[in-house]
Amino acid sequence: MIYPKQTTTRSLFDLNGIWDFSRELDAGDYTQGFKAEKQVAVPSSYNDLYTEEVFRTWDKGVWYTRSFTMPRLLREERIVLRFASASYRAAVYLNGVRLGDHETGYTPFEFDITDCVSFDQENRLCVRLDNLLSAETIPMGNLQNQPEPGQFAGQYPDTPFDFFPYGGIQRPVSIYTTSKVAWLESVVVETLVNGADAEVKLAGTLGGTAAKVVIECEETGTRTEAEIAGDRFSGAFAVSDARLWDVKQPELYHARIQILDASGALLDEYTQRFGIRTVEVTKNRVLLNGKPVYLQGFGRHEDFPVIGKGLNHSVNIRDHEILHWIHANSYRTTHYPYSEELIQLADEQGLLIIGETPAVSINFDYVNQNTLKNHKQVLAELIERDRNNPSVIMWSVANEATTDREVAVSYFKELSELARSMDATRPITMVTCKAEKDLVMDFFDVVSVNLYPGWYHLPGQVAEAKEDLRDTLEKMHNAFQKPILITEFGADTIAGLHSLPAEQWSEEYQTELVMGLIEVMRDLDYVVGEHLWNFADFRTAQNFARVGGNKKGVFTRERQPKMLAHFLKKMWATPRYTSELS
Ligand code: E9O
Repeated sequence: MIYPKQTTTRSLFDLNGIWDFSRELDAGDYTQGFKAEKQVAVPSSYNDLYTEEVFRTWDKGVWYTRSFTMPRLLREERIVLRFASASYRAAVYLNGVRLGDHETGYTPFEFDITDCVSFDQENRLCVRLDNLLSAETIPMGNLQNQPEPGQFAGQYPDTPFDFFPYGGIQRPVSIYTTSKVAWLESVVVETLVNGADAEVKLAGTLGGTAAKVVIECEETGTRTEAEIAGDRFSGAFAVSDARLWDVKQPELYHARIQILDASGALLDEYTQRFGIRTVEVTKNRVLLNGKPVYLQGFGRHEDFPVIGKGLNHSVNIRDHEILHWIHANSYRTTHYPYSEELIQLADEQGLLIIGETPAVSINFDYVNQNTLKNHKQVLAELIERDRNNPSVIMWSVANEATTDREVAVSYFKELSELARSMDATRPITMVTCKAEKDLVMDFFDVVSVNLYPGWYHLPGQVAEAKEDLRDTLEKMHNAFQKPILITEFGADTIAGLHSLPAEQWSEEYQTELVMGLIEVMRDLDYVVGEHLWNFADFRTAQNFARVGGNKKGVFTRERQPKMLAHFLKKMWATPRYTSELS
């Protein structure tokens, strides 16, 4: 699947805006249309749009519907309906015909509707969603387990993670057209750097029957004809004196792919953007273009008042502005793939991204074969979606699974093998909360770890927390002998709460603890980065441990800085390694 774009051969229009909405309240047929309970915005989560509590935590069936009319001038075209995401489980009906389903809420899916869309009358689109998590879904939910004291006991909705499980059509819905004769289905760009030059390889799949595929690099003007074998094509070209994509130096290239018929007529044209850069991992460094880079940044959420996890370009722009302001160079898309548009923004602005699957808090007391099947599917969908984005430098296969259990070993072996078979150009990681007791780190290149000394243990004890952190990291390094990235640490902090001496929940405590822990991290040569938890405060399910949400943000949910932000900005202004200064 490729990102939908209007080109010289493709039209694109979106179906975003106001749709009709209803909870599934009875066993009636909703597939041809229904009486609206509410209006709903697309894209948006539905949970925070209404006043009645029942909509907020509703995770059972909901229905979305709208109509649209197709312009007749597109009658001879192939028509595709695309959802950039729908949470969690979607079934899509057009004019009463079931087009298909999709499961897991953060990756795109599409349907060829050429044969069932009407050019003579209005088309009715109905989408059924539900957000019912189980032991087999990614992420898991409704486990009805007995969590450890303090760990989300009895919260509603019942999830083993704390962020609010927003539902709805949270990213754009669009229709695009292509020629019926031949079209580009997918493309993978791989770049190989040889000294000052680079080799760019394109491979992909075609639909229909093409006679010729021509690839043109817009920057160099190189034109090459690709080889076609069945529905696959491949081609390569060289770029001399390649301008490398780098942090804050986002050099981008464009490959124009043209699909022609036997007479040379243009059937499809699509431009794929890419960057030329390398990522490698050594014993104690992450190297970008051969130079060490220290990752400074955050774990984050797609989370904002009213819209929940809905795509909002203004929020995306603002978030990146703040990241630049504070001199962050990277973030992890905790705990699911973020919108395609945000990753594209990172490509354009030179931010580094660790792309994470939605597999947060996999609990091996509950895992079965279907959990693994779904986990593999969503990992594959993430890699397929983001592999041409130069900002993505690493894949994170999961966050905080119970990987101190033997049963986790074969599970993560399979996942790591899948990631490597799909993409040999990026390192992979898994985020553990089991420290040196983790059993699956052999399969990963970088050890990522979430550690909360001074918060979940040793509360209020900064000096002891620093010692504890050093001790844990040394043990981990001895056990794994790989670079370690601290992917989460921090303290819940109520903006405006002050205390001297510093006490938990105050701005002083967050600052003292975080700056103290960073001092320890920077003292250890094998630590390759510090990602704070979290960029901003975010909505959680209700729980006694959460005061109106998770408050570990360095910024408030409205994106205003807490005291710590100013200290980080000062420290992050100077890169850690001198090689990053150039
Ligand atoms: C995952 C993240 O989504 N890590 C959690 C974060 C948090 O603030 C959450 O928001 O709670 C921390 C996990 C801490 C593991 C150790 C907990 C020990 C509890 C007794």
